[in-house]
This record gives sequence, structure tokens and C-alpha cells, in this order.
Amino acid sequence: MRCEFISIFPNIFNAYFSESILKRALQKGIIEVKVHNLRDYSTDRHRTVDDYPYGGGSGMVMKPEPLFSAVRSILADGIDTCTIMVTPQGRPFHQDMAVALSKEIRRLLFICGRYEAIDERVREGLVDLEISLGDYVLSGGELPALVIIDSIVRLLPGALGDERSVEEESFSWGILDYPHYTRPKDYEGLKVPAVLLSGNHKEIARWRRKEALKRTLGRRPELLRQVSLSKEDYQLLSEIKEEE
Ligand code: 9D3
Repeated sequence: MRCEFISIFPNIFNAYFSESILKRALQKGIIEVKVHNLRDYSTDRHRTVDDYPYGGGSGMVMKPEPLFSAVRSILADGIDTCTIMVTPQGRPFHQDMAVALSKEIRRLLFICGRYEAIDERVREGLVDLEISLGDYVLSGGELPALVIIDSIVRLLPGALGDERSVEEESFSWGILDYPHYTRPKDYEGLKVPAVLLSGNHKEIARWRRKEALKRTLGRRPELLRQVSLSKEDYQLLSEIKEEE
């Protein structure tokens, strides 16, 4: 998968692509990454990319010319591209979108904004998909673009190394995770639940599913209405409700 980014802070991307899963995906040739410095597409002496808002108000607006010039020059290689703009007005990001984008055969090109806003004509003229990470204020689109690409790349075949974790993920997907433990059995009096030491794999699976459902019911009850639950799940949920 080809992933490209347009930003005025291209260095932000280096550290993240130099570690862990994204680094390995790059080394294995699963992804190819290019980061474009928006200022390279500005035409004036000061490499200006922003200007005052028409109609007044505070904050600066990203000028259309450098963005149009950047996107057009990137698209000039003829590679089929899905242009994504990350903004707080976009569609709220969700695992379903990560799954859909991981199947995308087109190059993904992320436009990362800074300042107060991006000139509306960029949205109209260049963008296929507009994504938000959620309802909180960040200082720019670079971290959102990295979050989105991270969630996509780990779904690509071969990226994780352990294909089983993707499979397990699809089973538990939509509800919260169960509690995890590692050694020691007793840490300063805090004990690992006995069932996990029992060696009874059926009992362990049942306990984990029940704990996952219990947590979801307690912390994110709305998630339970969005997933399809099995007959066993409903049995576990009624046990949970009786135990309360
Ligand atoms: C306080 C400024 N806001 C006025 C209502 C507008 C605003 C402009 C630019 C808020 C944030 C930003 C920069 N954010 C992003 O580029 C961004 C973002 C975010 O802030 N939150 C969640 N998802 C995203 S995706 C891109």
C-alpha cells in the first residue's frame, strides 16, 4: 500500500515510521511512504501557506494554491489515489473505516492541516474522504493521519507477524477486552484468578468471554447493542446480571 502525506511539519512522521509495526511493514515492502512538505509548493519568497480569513475573524486559513499544486503534482504520476483530508468536521473514525481502507487498492494521500482552517475549495476540489478522530481539539492533522495509517497497516497481511491476533481480534471485536495477567501469580498479595492457572482451556475461554461482556456492560453498554451476540453470550450476560 502506498501512503503519502502532505504537511508543513514533515518531520513529525519520521519517528513513528522508524519503530515497531510501521517500521517492519516498510522493511517488508508492505507499505511505501512518502511525506511531502507543503511549503515546497508555495511560490513566494517566504514559502507562505496561510492567509487571513475573508470576512474577518481570528486565526489563519490554509491557502488553496499550495494545496492544489501539491495534490496535482502528486497525482501527475497517474497512480489511482484516494485523497483523504483529516479535519474535525470529517466522518468520525471507526474500526470499520480502518478495515475498508486496508482493502483499498488506491494510494492513500492524506492532507494534514494546521492553523485555524483549510480553504473550503480544497474540500470541494481535491478530497474524496474527510475523516475526524473525534470530538476533541488537536493542533493539526498529522497525529490523526498517523493514527489512521497505524490502524490500517496493522490489518495488512503480513504486517503483524502473528496472523492469529488479527483472527482473535475479529472474534472479540466490538466489545471490550477481558483482563490480562502475566507472572508472578501473586504480586504483593494481588492474585491472578485461579481459573487462568487451571489449564482448563474451555473454562478459561468462558471466563474471558464473561469478563469481557461484564466490562462492556459496565463501561460501554451501548456497544452491546451494536454487536451480534451468541446464545452463549446471552447466557453469560444473564449470569452477570444475577450476580450483581
Ligand atoms: C479551536 C479551533 N477550532 C475552532 C472551532 C477549529 C479547529 C481547527 C483546526 C480545531 C482543530 C484544528 C486542528 N485539528 C485537526 O486538524 C484535526 C482533528 C482534531 O482537532 N480533532 C479530531 N480529529 C481531527 S482530524 C484533524
